[in-house]
Amino acid sequence: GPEPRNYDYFKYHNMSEISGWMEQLEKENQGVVTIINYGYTYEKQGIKLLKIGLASTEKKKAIWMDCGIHAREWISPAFCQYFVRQILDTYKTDEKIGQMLKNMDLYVTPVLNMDGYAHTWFNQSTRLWRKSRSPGNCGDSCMGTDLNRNFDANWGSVGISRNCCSEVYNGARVLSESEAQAVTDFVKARSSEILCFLTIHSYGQLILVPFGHPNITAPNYDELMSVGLAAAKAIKDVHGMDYTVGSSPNVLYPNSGSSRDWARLIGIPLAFTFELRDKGLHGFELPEDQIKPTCEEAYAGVRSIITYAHDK
Ligand code: ING
Ligand code: ZN
Repeated sequence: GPEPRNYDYFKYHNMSEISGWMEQLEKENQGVVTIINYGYTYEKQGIKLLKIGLASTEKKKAIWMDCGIHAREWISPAFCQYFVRQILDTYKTDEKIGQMLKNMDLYVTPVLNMDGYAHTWFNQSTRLWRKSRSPGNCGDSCMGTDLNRNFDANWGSVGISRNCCSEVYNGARVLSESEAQAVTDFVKARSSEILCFLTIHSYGQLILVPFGHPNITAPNYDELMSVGLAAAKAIKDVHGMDYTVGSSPNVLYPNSGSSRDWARLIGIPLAFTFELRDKGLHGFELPEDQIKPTCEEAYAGVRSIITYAHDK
């Protein structure tokens, strides 16, 4: 098959296993999968994405998807891996996926917050780490910035903390984190090609639309809502799970500095945050026996959105 043999997509994998999986995937899918190193983490790890697409003489459009911006949300990297496998397993038989790979490149980052993710694998006491691993501005007492509060989107205005010990510390300054800077540089350089920006989190079973900031409304809010609701329906059709669609202020609470808001602000028309299973029973520690159903339903949701972006 196109994917590494014996790789278990229904277990959680540590950073080195995921890196090895990416390399093998590239080797076994030459001409379709390319690894791009687009920046470095605080701990000097290369931040890598998989570019997936078929050669074309036309100028291609693109889809962005990142997983693992928050370290403890392990189902998110598991989903990015499953998504890539599904695409590679089906593009020759699923005509729509084949057509999409001819017209669009998929840029998939399986783990954006690599330092944080590695830290959650260190031991039980660090399993629930969320932020990056850089020192904030208060010395060694508290480490890390919330990468999803560090982007250039009404930075520092709402739903953040200036206390570097907080889980939602927004950083010493806008884009203080090299991981947020890397996404910014890569996406900005391709902003006219990128039709859709997807960022995958857990938990809560939500599809969030721009904006997290309560005082601004996306010019295409109605479109974002209808595309989100169609994705929620596609999700429900798989295992009957309910996903709520809305903006963060409407669904939960406002925030600022998120990558999704930033993507919509720079002109990417479709931008969504997925919050995968569950609704809090297991929370960030979603049991491995839920990886498969969670990925199956989320795949249906993402497929619905990228199909809309492609066909539009
Ligand atoms: N949730 C996201 C966060 O950055 C979010 C997105 C923002 C949800 C505001 C609701 C309200 O906090 C998680 N789980 O990280
Ligand atoms: Zn998150």
